Amino acid sequence: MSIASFPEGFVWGVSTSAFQIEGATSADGRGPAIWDAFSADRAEACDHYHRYPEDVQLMKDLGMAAYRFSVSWARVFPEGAGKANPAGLDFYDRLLDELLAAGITPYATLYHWDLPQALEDAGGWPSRDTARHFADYAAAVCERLGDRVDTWFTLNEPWVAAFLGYGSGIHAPGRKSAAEAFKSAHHMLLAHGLGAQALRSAGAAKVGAVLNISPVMTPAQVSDFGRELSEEDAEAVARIDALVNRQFLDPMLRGEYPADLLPIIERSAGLNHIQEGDLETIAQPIDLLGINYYTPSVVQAQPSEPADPAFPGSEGILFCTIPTAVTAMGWPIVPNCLSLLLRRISREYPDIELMITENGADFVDVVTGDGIHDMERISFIEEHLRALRSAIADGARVRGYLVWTLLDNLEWADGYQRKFGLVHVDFGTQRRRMKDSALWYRDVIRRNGLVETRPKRPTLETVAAR
Ligand code: GBH
Repeated sequence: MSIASFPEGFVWGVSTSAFQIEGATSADGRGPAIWDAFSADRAEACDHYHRYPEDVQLMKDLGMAAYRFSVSWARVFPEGAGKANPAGLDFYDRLLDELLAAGITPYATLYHWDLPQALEDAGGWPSRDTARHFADYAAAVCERLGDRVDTWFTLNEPWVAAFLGYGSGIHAPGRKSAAEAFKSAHHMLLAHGLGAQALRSAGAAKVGAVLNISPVMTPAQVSDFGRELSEEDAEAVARIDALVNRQFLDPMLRGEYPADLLPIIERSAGLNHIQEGDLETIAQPIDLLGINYYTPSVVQAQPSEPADPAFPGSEGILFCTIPTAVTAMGWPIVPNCLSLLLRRISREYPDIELMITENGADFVDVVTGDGIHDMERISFIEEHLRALRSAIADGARVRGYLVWTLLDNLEWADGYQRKFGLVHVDFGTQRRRMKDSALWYRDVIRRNGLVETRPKRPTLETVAAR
């Protein structure tokens, strides 16, 4: 059997987030968070808060080397700031001990969208104070847990938190204002910078951030990326790329906002919220950039199109559907875009080490008495791993790959209907059952690679040896 292997020491694992799995939203002094009330479904989720030993055992059985989880800010600071709640930190203390005993390396994310309600009531992310409170929170967590966590990610996908939370309002806290979305994005960037400084002072070994990077292209480029674009389409692609990708990459990694984005920010929000010195703070050197990749953004110029509220400044741009296979969410499956984006990041931001911190898909799984059959998820992950491998072969510095996600969970605005897990969860009984994809992924990890499907064409030597 021939194996398409990954580099030695390549890190395999899974990612989760606190609000989506923990439940226990009022246990041990946790304060309310913006998603508690916003989520229509009950927030018991996977009751991971009580069942973490079983979940760690599952990961151990699957051979995971790494586990990325997020810390719930409202467990640590029930009021968002002020007095810490030691009982909240105790949970992560127990979780880390369990992980280390199982030989699994923890990667901690400090903010995966669950802002303490008290901070939202005080102004939320449009308020600059939230960034300062984040730094205090980061320091408190690292002081307590830093002896067992090596790699700290400040924020997960600030684009989603800012533009779906404060722009389109489909995420908590559900505000709908372009100005607030841009201000939130800037304050999240500032929180990242201040948080990175606080983590360093508290002794963090490695610091990073996680961005959702989406390659932007026209429908015709999906099958032929090299294709020439009209001036109008090229401008449409660049504008969406500035909003989704470069708005975060450039401040963090180059200490500047993209020149083509500043006028867009200014029109919606003015520029007063961007203060002297902010960009130096935001551009703290970091050790690792986490990339979450799901699907490309496919757009074209269309003069009559109004702006999409999640993309303020996108007037004249149409978001297109394309005739590819899609996940149950309707997201186009385009594995090549993963290599494309990794080549691009490696070219344009050559100094940073990368990790795929999320990649995965929701499908309608076939649940039977003898197992949970999810061929489509296996194909999805396998194709993306092939794309990843080819980018690594071309020199992309990708250190690891984490599947989104371990468990079927609370998928934000979509509730419990969306299934992204390698492990099926029965939300009536909380019973966990491994899907076929979990067992398949275990074998990938064991082999540190994929089984070559295409038989190798015989070479002169092998023909002569017959
Ligand atoms: C991640 O977000 C989250 O980090 C994770 O918590 C979540 O459970 C997981 O993905 C699955 O959703 O919205 O139709 O325009 C990913 C968010 C997904 C936002 C793709 C942009 C583009 C398609 N991104 N989405 S669409």
